[in-house]
Amino acid sequence: MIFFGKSDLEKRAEKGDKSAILDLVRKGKVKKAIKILERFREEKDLRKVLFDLYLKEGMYKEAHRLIREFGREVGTARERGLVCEKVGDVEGAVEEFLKVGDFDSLLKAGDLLERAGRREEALQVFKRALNLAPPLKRGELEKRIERLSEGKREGLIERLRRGLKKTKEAVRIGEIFSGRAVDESLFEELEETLVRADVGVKTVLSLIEDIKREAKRKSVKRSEDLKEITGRAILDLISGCEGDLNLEGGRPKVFLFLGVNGSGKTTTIGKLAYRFVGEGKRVLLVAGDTFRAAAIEQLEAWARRSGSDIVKGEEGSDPASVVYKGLEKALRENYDLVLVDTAGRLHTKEPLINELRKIKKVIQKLAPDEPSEVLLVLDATVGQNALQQARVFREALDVTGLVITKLDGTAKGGALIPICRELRIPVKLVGVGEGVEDLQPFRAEDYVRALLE
Ligand SMILES: Nc1nc2c(ncn2[C@@H]2O[C@H](COP(=O)(O)OP(=O)(O)OP(=O)(O)O)[C@@H](O)[C@H]2O)c(=O)[nH]1
Ligand SMILES: [Mg+2]
Repeated sequence: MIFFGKSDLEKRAEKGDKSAILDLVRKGKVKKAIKILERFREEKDLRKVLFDLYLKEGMYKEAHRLIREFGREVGTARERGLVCEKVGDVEGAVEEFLKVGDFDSLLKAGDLLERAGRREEALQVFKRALNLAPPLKRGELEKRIERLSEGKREGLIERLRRGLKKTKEAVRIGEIFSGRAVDESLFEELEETLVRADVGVKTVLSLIEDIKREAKRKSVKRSEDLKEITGRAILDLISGCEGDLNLEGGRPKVFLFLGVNGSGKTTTIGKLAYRFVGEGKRVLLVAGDTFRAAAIEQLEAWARRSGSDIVKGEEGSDPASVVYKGLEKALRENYDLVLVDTAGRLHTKEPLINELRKIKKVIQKLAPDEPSEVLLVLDATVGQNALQQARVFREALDVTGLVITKLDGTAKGGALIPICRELRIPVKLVGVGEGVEDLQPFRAEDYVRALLE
């Protein structure tokens, strides 16, 4: 009689006996082995056998699925990077190669980014690679960086204009100035348009008054000339609000970020880190928002993306102690910049403000001259609410600068004007999109030009 039952080897393999499974593989029963191993993939040891097998067999899709399921608990970063690359998961591949961080891996990450059309990020990675480049490869990489940089310099105005495009679509301030007489109806329309652009009634009224006076003085007849007068009047209001980040003096510089939920703190920190790392600075991010695990993860993703380091604590842990840990590390390891993220919930005003004060105190304990900047992040799309928020925060802490985000948002880039006029706090950065490059210094002239386009 022929015995068709399972061999002893298979039976042992079925029970998850590693050496039996390996024997199966050796005997060419790969499919069988994989089937068994999939059942045992929760076990680290067997998962490794499975992952290696997938790699050996070129079954990258399956390997990728394991990575998606178990993250860094499968394979090495280099292996994970290769798998992600094979299946076209650019994001994953770049992330893993950046983790490996040696010259070849950075080069690979840069390649992938460039091919994906993410030139600015590619450039950043290539610059990091250059620091590690062996002498013979330096020249070639330098040329590549140069080539990539050439196409890159989109002017600030273009960028802001692109950012404000949606604003323009919603509220076309510029359009009302074409080919018509300067009369009361034009002033009325201008007034209404400015209000709709979130400039704020009080500010609009005083602006219109200025514009009328100036138009009369110059006996302006053409609406095109009124546009210039309007631009100048707005510029007069806001040019005093330009300000640059304080980077003078000792190291590390500490920037503390404040703002309500969703205003754009974490994103701004990410963009800024990216810029500073690109300038060759060593940047440490501190996850002072311990309110939600997702907040910590979001900052971690930005750390990876920007090539900066991060100090974090457990979800729910004391933010001030995380900040303390971060500052210690920054001092010990000579970082140039420390960017501190904080939680944004404000419905319980008192505790949040106290927490922020405590964080500031902790910073000052370790670095008496810091923070160099206390930056309040405001979402331009919430209009007059941003003003309210600003007052609350300013009451509690010395805010040294504003970051106005989402000037590209659905509404109305005009919100910056009353904020600037009423608060008299310098605007140090503006956000014009969600991408890493969509952050720029505030230049009043560029802003007005883009607004009135
Ligand atoms: N369009 C646009 N979106 C932005 C800009 N800045 C931030 N965002 C988006 O706004 C959302 C909230 O940004 P976060 O950085 O998470 O805000 P946060 O202040 O850290 O929020 P909490 O952590 O909840 O306090 C995200 O979806 C960002 O991508 C900007 O300048 N333009
Ligand atoms: Mg955040």
